[in-house]
This record gives sequence, C-alpha cells and structure tokens, in this order.
Amino acid sequence: ADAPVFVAVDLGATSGRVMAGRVGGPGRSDLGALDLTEVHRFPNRPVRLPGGLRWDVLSLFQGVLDGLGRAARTYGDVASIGIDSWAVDYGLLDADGQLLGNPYHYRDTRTEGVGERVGRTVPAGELYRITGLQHLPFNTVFQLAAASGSAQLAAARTLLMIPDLLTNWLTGSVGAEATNASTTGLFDARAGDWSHALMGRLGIDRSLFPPIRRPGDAAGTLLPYVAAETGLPQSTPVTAVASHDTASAVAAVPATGPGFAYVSCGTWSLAGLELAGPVVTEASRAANFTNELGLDGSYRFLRNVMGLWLLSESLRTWGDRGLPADLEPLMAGAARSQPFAALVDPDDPSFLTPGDMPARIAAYCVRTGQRPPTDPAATVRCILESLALAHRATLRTAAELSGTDIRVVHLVGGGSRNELLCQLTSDATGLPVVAGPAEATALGNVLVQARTRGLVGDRSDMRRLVARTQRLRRYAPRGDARAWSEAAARIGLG
Ligand code: LRH
Repeated sequence: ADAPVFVAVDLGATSGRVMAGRVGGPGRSDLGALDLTEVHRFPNRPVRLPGGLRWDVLSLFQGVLDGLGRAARTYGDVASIGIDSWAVDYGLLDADGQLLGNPYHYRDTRTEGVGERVGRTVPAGELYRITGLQHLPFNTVFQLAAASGSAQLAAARTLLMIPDLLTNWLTGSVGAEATNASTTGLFDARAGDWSHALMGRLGIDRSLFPPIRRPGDAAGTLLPYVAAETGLPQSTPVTAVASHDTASAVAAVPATGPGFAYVSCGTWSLAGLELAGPVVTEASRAANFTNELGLDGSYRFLRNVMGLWLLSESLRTWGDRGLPADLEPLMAGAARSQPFAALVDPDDPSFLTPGDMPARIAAYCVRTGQRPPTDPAATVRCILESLALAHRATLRTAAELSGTDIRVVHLVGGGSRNELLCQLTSDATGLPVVAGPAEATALGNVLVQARTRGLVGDRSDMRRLVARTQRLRRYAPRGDARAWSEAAARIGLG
C-alpha cells in the first residue's frame, strides 16, 4: 500500500492552499520520506464594507471544499485533514451555532487607540505578565474591546478562531486550538489555558471561549454535506494541528542542532527563537517580544517584523497604476540598485494598513531627511535592506534578552524563495542563513497529523526529517559589517 496522505489546509493573508503530504510508510525508505504536493491554491481577497475591512471567509471555505474535492479525486481516501491560518482573528457564532457576519481583518482600523483604553483597566505590564504577548494593536483582546457594546457581540455565544471556525464547518465540533488561542491576549502563557480572571476584569464573557484542544487532538469527522460535496468518506478525521500558521512553520524549521534562530517570512517576518519557557521580563516587554505557544509546550520568543507586506502592497499599488509590477525584473533591478540609498524602519505604524505603500515609504524618507527612492526597483531595494536590518536587530535583541547564542538563521516560508532577501539577511546578521522550505507551514501541519499515526517522533525528529528531505539553500555573510552597523544606526535599529 502507498503511504497515507495527510491534507494540510494553510490559509495565508494573500492566498489559501490545500496541500497533500506523505510521510514515511510501507515501501518507502527506512530513513523516512516526506513530500508535499499542492492540490489547490486560491486567492484570499479581503473586502471593504461600510463597517470595515473583512475576510471573505465564505470564499475561503469554498476554496477549502474545492481543494478537498480535488484531493478525493486524486488520492481516494485521505488519512486526515488539518487546518492552520494567520492568528488573532475570529468568527462569532449565535445561539444556533450560525456565523454572525464576516470576520474582521486584523488590519482594520477599529482597534486604533483601544490598547491604551484597555490599559486603564488592566495595565500593560500586568497584561504582559499573564499573557506574555507582544503589544500588537490587533490582538484579539483589543478587537473584542473595540467591539464592546455592538449588537453582534451581544448576540454571540461562541468565539472561534479562523481555523477552529472552518473546522466547525467541516465537522460540527467546537474547540479552541491552543497555539492560536495563545495569540488572543486572553490566554495564560504559563498555565496554557484561557485566563478567566483576565476576561472577568475586562468584562469579556468567558462562556464565549470553548475548551482548549492541543495539536494532535481529534477534532471530529466530516459532516454529511461535506462528504457529499467533496467525495471524501464521512469517516475522514479532522485533526487539530498547530493551527497558528507560525507555530506550524517553526515546528518544521529544518534545524539539526541547538543555537538556531528562525525568520518565518511571508506577509510578516516572525523573527526569534524557540525556548523551553516564556521570558516575561520588563526588558522583553519594553522590546515588545512575544511568547507564543508552540508545539509540545515550547515557546516562540519573537517579534513581528512587518515583512513582505511592504513589497506585496507596493506591487499591488504599481499594478493598479499600470506600472510594471512583475516581481522578477523588479528583483533584478533591486539587486543592481545602489546599496543603502534609502532605509525605513519596517515597523513604522504608517505601514500597517492597506494603501499606497510606495508613497508611504517616500513620506517616511522625507520625514527622516533621506532622498526617497526614485523608481520601483530602488523602492524594492529599500524594502529588502530595511527588512534585513529589522531581522538583524530583532535576532540580536532576542539573543540578548534570552541569554542565547545564535549560530545559524533558518529563513522559512515564501520569503525563502527571495534570494536577495536571504543574502541581505545573512549579510546584515553576519550569520549563515539556511533558506527553506518555502512551505514550512504546510509541512508542520502535515507532520503533526502524521505523528498521531506514529509516523514521526518528537520535534527534533520532525526537524531532521525536514532537513533530510527538503531542498534548502545556504547563504554565507558577505560585504562590510561596518556598513551594516552604520545603516542600522541610521534608522534607529542599531
Ligand atoms: C502570520 C501571523 C502572525 C500573526 C499575524 C496576524 O501569518 O499568523 O504570526 O502575528 O499573522
């Protein structure tokens, strides 16, 4: 018989993917095998309504069903299905279990200034000591505070994070997967469970939050209408994976020893370390480092860097204007552009919401006394060098705050395909960079499912398997370390 097929549904901010993964199994190498095939890919296009920016969650679910249908036609049965997506966003269900409206997009502006308001009830330092979470304006706790008093929230009986919502539509089961729950700002990082005390103080109804389930837990089998629509047997199990995409990605980082840092690079660059326990010192709060729950009780000590969002929003803007917006020639142009001509702090709040990114970058440059980039290729150069500088600053701070030595940087996710970004990250950090796999998130999703069948062991086993089977690229630091230090100082990332 062939190795069992595991289906990973991975929803990102710009596209959704349904992937089929095979792990080990009879007739395959004793050393273990791991391969991943894309079954279906569909766009994720948020929609602006009078009430704000929303996810088109119905079209995402249709994309999932289409992908499952294709998997059924290609493979017959599948061993199990797992769903992961971006963090912090949620859908609300009414007393009949029906979705109340389209989930808000975390880039919606309704949370502006809400963090400060919440801080008057629970001071930021206290919130941090309980949740270990970095302050991001869109953390679920702030979204709920922004929604306070709304008719929708009043009618809500259940809150489901995006992967849990789609799991509910596939199986009818209701649960809250732990890694994603840890990004809400309502989760006790040390206890590994919802903080009912915090909910009470903030006037958030604790009965909205379903019981926690852990990666590897069963999450039900397909409802009859899903089986009919996809052609998969009704008995097909859905498995809770590390449903926060970053948790799945870091689980599949192909590190083969200690002393590694990672940059999970896509729409965001999540840059940091994996630790055995949370670091919730005043210094880590001041540096805005987060402690998100990872697989098997590990912690991701990291900071969100604005990531390739700066590039994708720029490409979108140029495309809308009829300017050349093909990535390849722009990357070639960026590689030839003058180094360090213009630099930005990628985490400047002006870059967070959708809009004309090249104009915002130019405005940042003017504001900081720099000559703005003169053409799209120079803008791309500015974005990539600035990201490399933010990776450098973030990893240095992570090492300092946790007392760890970094020997190698693993750059995973879609950004690992960007050779210039990988090289610049190596140059800026002065460290070797191992790039890939680009689909680390889907691999992490598959591996957690495979583990429930005993096909792979603990985290280090998973990582060795990824390292042995996936194509990786290595970059060594080049260039002038002093020039990078000076560049970092120019934008306050020194
Ligand atoms: C990356 C990610 C990240 C969160 C952000 C909202 O996709 O999950 O870890 O901070 O989306």
